[in-house]
Amino acid sequence: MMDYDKRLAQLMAAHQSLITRKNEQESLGNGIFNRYKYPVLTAEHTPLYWRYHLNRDSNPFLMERIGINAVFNPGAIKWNNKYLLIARVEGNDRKSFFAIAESSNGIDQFKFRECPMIIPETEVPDTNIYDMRITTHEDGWVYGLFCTERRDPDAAEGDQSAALAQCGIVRTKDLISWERLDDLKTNSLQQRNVVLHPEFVAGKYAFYTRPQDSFIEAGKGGGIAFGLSDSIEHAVVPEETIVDKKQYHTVYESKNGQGPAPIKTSYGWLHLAHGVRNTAAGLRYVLYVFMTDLKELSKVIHKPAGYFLAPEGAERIGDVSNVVFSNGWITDEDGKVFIYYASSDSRIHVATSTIDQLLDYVLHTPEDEWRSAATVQRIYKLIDQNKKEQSPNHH
Ligand code: M1P
Repeated sequence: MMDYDKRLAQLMAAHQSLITRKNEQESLGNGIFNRYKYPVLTAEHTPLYWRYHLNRDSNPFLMERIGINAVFNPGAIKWNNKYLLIARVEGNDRKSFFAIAESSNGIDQFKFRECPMIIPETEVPDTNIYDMRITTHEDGWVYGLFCTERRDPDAAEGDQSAALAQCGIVRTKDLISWERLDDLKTNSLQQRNVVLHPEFVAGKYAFYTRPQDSFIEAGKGGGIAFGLSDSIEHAVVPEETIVDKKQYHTVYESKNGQGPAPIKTSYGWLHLAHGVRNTAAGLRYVLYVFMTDLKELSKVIHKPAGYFLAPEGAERIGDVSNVVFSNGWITDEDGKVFIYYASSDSRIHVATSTIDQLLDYVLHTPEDEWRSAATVQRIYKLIDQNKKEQSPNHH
């Protein structure tokens, strides 16, 4: 017979040490952002009492009764001076749900609230919900837009993988109770990565969408789009205008999707997005950055070539390997930016930057010119500049 008390003490000590561990900024970095040594949230961060029945009589082996497989793709918001992650928690049963974890510094010691979030269902229950984007809207509400997935009602009987993805919407004023609104209606068969813009546009609610004609493949559709709705309670976007399309021989050639809600700066709206390309080893997801015009929201005005952040080292391995994905960032009043990203659909990391650094990056990184020769010319130009500017006569 195993020692129940000893095992419980060991489990509790391991959990406590994990959730109180200090994080360490990695050295040097690329001048654009800094990574951190440890993931900020993992499946092991979930409370023991979500997973174990802590009762010697009914659970003498102290075995895990409800397994948690992964914690990833969080929405993020600063609330009452705390950094909150609304994480996608996925059980061993492959069902995702949302749970809030809080930290006082944004880089470590995230602790889950006592219970996962309760998201009311619509008339047609969601099979799976995931990837919440949080928007503090000027109408006074905090909105959470997420993907709601249900089995495709037109799928053949033997096909148990055909799904329909659409955008679910909840709102709150206290980050405790959430009101479910109607799912967003668009003309697209599939919608994932839908994000609410924080301001009214022409008196309407504005959405970033991603029209797609199949569950995984962008197909004829794809691209980050923009559209307006008269109502948020019964949101309908009748027309989607492509803002940033998928493009041949780039890191977003297969598909792309808006990350968190964009950040307003004096130069334009700063966007973080993910781009996907197909490789012999499967899909590779990276993050990229672009800026849209303050007045004409569907016009991209700056877009650095290539990726901003790609999976590195241990980040490359997980349930869905070679993936980084972000749907949450937080800006502090002093301009510090916390970029929360998940790796390989398994765990959550943070990278820190500042608005000044991100602006410098988006405004001054060369844009893609779509050909190898142009890339080489760009490097020659930089070498020449460096030679001239480092010559003894240059001050
Ligand atoms: O598995 C990688 C990601 O795949 C989907 O993103 P997209 O719709 O752009 O392909 C999402 O399911 C996302 O949750 C997941 O991280």
